[in-house]
Amino acid sequence: MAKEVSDAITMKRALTRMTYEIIEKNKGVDGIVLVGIKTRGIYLAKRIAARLQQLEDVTIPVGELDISLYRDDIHHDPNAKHEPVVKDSQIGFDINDKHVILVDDVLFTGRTIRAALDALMDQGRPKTINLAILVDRGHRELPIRADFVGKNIPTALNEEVSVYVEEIDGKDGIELKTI
Ligand code: 3GP
Ligand code: 5GP
Ligand code: MG
Repeated sequence: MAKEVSDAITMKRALTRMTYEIIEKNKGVDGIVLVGIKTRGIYLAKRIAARLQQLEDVTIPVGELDISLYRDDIHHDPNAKHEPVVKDSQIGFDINDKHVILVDDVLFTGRTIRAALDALMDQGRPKTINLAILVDRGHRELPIRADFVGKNIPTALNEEVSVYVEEIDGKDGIELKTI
């Protein structure tokens, strides 16, 4: 049974608040670039960029990182814990000396973000990197935290957060379900 945690309006408000927080923390939008983590992180990054455009009348570049779980198919062990690796990076702009805001839908162990940080550092030397996350579900395994959080949802390990975005799912919203 899935339980609705945020409806479309609440989710939109959270993204708007995060956008204001980004402007406030950065004291404006100078040097800000967004990098979304596939798949839903990219759409959330585009939403934040659109709000920045509305509020500050600037066009903010949005890059993409595709991070998936590394599988060693030769020594396949069903209990193996897979490590996230960067499959594809389409940043498409120079991140040197920029204020990079990484955007993802759900923050869980923190391993995806660690892989994303590695990939960013390979491409240059940003002035700062901040992390914007729609849902922090806890259970961190690394010393990683988000700077901008849409909603903190304490979860059990047998629960899963579903993030719906209009562009893919035809609706916005956040649900929590037991798997
Ligand atoms: P997304 O690419 O739209 O963010 O992580 C890959 C996809 O699997 C994600 O979609 C995410 O929504 C979905 N997913 C759901 N539950 C989990 C989970 O517990 N762990 C991981 N790694 N992904 C999950
Ligand atoms: P982490 O690497 O922090 O463990 O997990 C983060 C990535 O896994 C995010 O990109 C996110 O999409 C996905 N993820 C982990 N847990 C969940 C979850 O409960 N729901 C959703 N939608 N995605 C999750
Ligand atoms: Mg994700």
